Amino acid sequence: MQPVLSISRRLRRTPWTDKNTAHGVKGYTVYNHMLLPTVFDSVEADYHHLKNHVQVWDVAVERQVELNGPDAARLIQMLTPRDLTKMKDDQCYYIPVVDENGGMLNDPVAVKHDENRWWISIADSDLIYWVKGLAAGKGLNVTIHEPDVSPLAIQGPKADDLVARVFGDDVPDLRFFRHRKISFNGKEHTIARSGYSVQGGFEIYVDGSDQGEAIWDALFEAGEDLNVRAGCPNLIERIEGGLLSYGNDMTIENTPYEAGLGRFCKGPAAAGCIGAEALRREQENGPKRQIRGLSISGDSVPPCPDSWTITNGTSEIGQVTSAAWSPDFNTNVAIGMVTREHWDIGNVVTVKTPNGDREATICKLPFK
Ligand code: THG
Repeated sequence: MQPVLSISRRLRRTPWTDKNTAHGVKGYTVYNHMLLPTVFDSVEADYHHLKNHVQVWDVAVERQVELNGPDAARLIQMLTPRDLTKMKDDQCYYIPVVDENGGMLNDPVAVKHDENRWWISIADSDLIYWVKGLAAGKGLNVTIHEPDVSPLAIQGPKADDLVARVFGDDVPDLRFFRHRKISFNGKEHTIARSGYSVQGGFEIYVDGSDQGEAIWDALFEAGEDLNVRAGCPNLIERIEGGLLSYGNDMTIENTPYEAGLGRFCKGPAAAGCIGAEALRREQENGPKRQIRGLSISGDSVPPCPDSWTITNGTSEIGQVTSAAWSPDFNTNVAIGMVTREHWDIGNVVTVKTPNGDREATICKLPFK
């Protein structure tokens, strides 16, 4: 028998755990101490459906760290090298969060409500303790808590149609990484054009767990002829799209430059970031290794639950951290970290998979 994940109260449920069950969820992972669906039909069938129709995803695991108070803007700028000074009250920014050594602590989406109120929509690490520690240590005038807010993503080419039907014809006017309010059953929620796929779509930050099921039901009722289905972040699609997974593709051992997020480390405000000095040095020297795409030859690789060594034939030059067969690219697509001497696009390397050594070619992310 395959091992199963034993579910208990300590693995927090989401507002849609029962809905996932009803829609035939076949696999879960644990993310922020919470259940995150990984597969409904099969990863490949989910992938084709996501690229052609529209899916509703329980991504409540994207927990919010809420900052409130006059020092909120100063605190969030301490967390990240990305310059937040020009950010508008309706914007979302993808931000690397680093420690004093420039090590990645998380790669959340920052949601700005106003100067004094922010959400940090976190990836899988307990960021709230670092944020609280910084605020307490620096004596900042700000409160920090995790609100009862749960993101529900609507992803795929028909996402615009679906949100227009349920929340209003003007919702598709939202631009990428902008947010606004929508009203449902007399309650307000935040909606953004964002999400962990490159197919496009929205994320509703559902305010109040008790509101979740009614919104889910409305989306499925309105989307029947759009072939709406329950879905989840798709391994194949997110590797193709070059969307990184914290804890898999980068960890606290990596700087944002290594993670390929150097474009978010600019600007004068970087001086306010705890890791500014470490990152300045890293930029000066240049990273020793960096995220790359890899196209791994041969037939479908097995799942990659840990990492696979990359060699130049003799010595180790990196690791593959995510990999899957891509039907659309007709090759195995992968994400890995490769040392400077070997990271050039087009370079041919060897990946040590459980099924034996495979030839692989270094390529750009996203896959094109
Ligand atoms: N949405 C929200 N919260 C999240 C995620 C999300 N928290 C956890 C996790 N995902 C954080 N990681 C990412 C990774 C990539 C992106 C968003 C969150 C992303 N990247 C785009 C890209 O790389 O093309 C856009 C980046 C940009 O240019 O701003 O969307 O998905 N709420």
